[in-house]
Amino acid sequence: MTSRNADHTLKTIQSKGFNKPMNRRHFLKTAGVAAAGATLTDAARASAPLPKTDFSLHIGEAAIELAPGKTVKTLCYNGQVPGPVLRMREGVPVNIDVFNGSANPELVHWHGLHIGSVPDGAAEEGSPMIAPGGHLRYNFTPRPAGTRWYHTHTMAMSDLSRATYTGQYGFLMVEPKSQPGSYDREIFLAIHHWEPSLMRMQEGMEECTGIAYQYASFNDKLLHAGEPIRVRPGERILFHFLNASATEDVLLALPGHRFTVLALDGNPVPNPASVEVLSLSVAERIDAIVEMNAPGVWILGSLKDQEREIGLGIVIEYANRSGEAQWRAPKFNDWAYSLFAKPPKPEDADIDAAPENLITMVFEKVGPQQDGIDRWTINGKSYDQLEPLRVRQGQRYRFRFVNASGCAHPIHLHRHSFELKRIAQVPVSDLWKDTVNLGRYNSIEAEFLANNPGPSLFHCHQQLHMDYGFMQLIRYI
Ligand SMILES: [Cu+2]
Repeated sequence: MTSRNADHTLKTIQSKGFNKPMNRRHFLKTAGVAAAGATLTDAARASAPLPKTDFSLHIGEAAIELAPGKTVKTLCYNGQVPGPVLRMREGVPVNIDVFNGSANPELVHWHGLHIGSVPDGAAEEGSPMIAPGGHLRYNFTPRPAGTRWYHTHTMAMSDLSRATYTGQYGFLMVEPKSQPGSYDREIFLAIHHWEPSLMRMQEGMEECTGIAYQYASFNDKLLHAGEPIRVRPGERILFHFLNASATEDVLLALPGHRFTVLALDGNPVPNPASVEVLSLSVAERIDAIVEMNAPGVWILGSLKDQEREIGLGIVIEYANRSGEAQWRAPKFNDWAYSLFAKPPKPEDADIDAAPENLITMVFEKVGPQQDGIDRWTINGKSYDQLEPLRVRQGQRYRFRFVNASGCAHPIHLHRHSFELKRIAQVPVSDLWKDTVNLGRYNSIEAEFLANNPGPSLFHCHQQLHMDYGFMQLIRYI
């Protein structure tokens, strides 16, 4: 690869695609290009040509064969689903060249990394868009260590061929200085739902996701369509799970086996408890070890029969075992964040001493509009009407998330991690996350340290909720 400088990159990304009539979303994104462009140009003036690239991602359409006779056409990275696993070292800067071979402006968000707003990959934060046919070099220093991921951060609205409905996602591993626990093998499984269609909502409907799907998969294969995971008795397998669905929360189990959870969202947990059921709301990750000690042929899959039927599962086959893969539903769902947490620290009781640092957010649904799609509000307002939240560098803030709706929400904060302090009414400590599953009519408290200046987006990671109002910007004063 020849060296490129940032000026060249800018010309490339601004050369096409921004002279069409714009809707408001498009305008916001274009405004982001100009603002971020200035930053990159300043940086270019002060620096020599960029070093050679570490990774290249090519956005383009590919036909993915989920099963014989079941092929989906989707946008993805480097022609594969998921995209390549990007392995980086904590604290060692990387260059990632992204080429946009799609028909619309794109950008890549590096989910769970504490990096600058410009490379973060969210137009609302001022990250530049990449025009169709254009190229952009991302440069950042990856941290913290752990299982992160990358994905598109565009809006889809009612166009379900875009944004996170597509195959634009992949694992991003920031290698720690030391590995957690011992294992024989690691396996990456990313969950996705395919061929979406909008359901028309009616007043009073308790349906939460708003989207129906034809297929669901681990990686690029439906249950029974790919090779099984072949294991030996006694083998310890480290599974990296990622829920890369646009809208669906998932519960998983492997009959006869337990998962020892090492990390949530890539952050090591203080208490690696073992559970029968894993819960992954949209964008969450779980690293868990399974000791293979129940010989047979099993289905690792969704707890929902209907979801396994459309493909969400994979066969685990022990050596010298054959026959039809077995599914057995777990007796009950034993998943709870608090299992992996520490008890609260004494100083946690003092939060009311600093009420100005308490941020209460009430999330509500505003019933379906003319188009049959629900709208979402934070403290009574949707994204377009919401003023940014203001925070001061070096201060610690406590979110109080109150879910006044009958739907769970995967709540995500960009560029920072937060520590869970209270789940429903249960006080906890030492669980660090970037996305948390806020149950229906429930509440969660979480603290974060404002230590990464720059605009930071806060939103529900359910694409339909985010697109229809469930989003707010945080700005440093
Ligand atoms: Cu939501």
